[in-house]
Amino acid sequence: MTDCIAPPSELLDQDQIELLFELPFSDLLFKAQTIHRQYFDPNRVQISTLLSIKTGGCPEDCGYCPQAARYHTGVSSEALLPLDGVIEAARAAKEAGATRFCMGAAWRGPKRKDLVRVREMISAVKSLGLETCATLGMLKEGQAEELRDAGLDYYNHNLDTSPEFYGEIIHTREYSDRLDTLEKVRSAGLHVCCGGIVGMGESRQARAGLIYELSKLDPQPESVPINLLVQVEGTPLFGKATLDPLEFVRTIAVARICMPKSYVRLSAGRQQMAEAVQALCFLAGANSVFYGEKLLTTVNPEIKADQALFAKLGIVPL
Ligand code: SAM
Ligand code: DTB
Ligand code: SF4
Repeated sequence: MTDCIAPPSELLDQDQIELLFELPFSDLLFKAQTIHRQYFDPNRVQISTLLSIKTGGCPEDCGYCPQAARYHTGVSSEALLPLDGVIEAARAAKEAGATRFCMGAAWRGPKRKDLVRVREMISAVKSLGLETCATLGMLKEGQAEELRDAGLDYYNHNLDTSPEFYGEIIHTREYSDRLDTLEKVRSAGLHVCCGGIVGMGESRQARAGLIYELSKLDPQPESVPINLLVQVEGTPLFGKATLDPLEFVRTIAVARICMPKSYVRLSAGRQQMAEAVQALCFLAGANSVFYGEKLLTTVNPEIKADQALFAKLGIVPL
């Protein structure tokens, strides 16, 4: 495991983060790129592949999510995948060049019997020589340690948005529940993957608020996924005005500046994003992506398309 990431000595407050968003675009990108180059090779990008190990039927009410049972999105509830299917997918991901394999489950949190099977999956994926990541919802006492002992490297649990906007999107769990799970993950010694979603109709202030909350986590998350809302028909957020792509690039740049040593992942939403916008995101300091045709239930760019984009930009996978 790598060293923990202490917050930078000059941690910015919410007002200062809002001011970053106000900078002229070129000034903001220059600042982000300058910081990015202090800690990372600007032409190298980490790639992770996702697999939904348990799809749909989720009891939670996250307004963006196609997997919530209460919304009619066409995603049906499936059982936990069998171990051999997971191993096969992980092997294919490794073959395609991914270095991390992330297993997602549409749960409020894992039950005891679920965890036994997920632990087997983690150990099997780890033994293929991949880094392992899981996103299973809220964790109870001791579960983070169980996952760690099975070979888990990263746990993904997002704050999603600012504390002020959060209540507009999710009602079945509190912001403090999320912080509590993050604390359990951190104290078990796991790497933290924690980010959020933009394009949900939030204000710029809410985007700054999300980044402020993420940057205050001590240590800062090793990995920060910034998702652009993938609008799915049937979810409450379907039909929201889409976010200006340049505002998305600004969000990436501000995340990079506030969390200089974290991997900032250009996450969901790339399928809907022009290549030039993705290129600007890399320039703004994004240095990780999800790789493979599918995210959890929605479409991601084809591997061939990503390879072609990386070649055009001179990007080399880590
Ligand atoms: N059920 C677990 C949980 O919520 O913690 C893990 C899986 S959940 C799908 C992981 C993350 O995916 C969410 O926190 C959210 O940030 C992101 N996500 C879900 N649906 C999305 C969408 N339609 N567009 C963008 N990101 C989305
Ligand atoms: C994260 O922040 N984004 C990923 C991963 N962590 C689990 C999930 C994106 C899901 C997009 C909608 C879907 O495919 O269902
Ligand atoms: Fe369930 Fe996770 Fe989707 Fe929320 S984001 S509805 S917890 S699968």
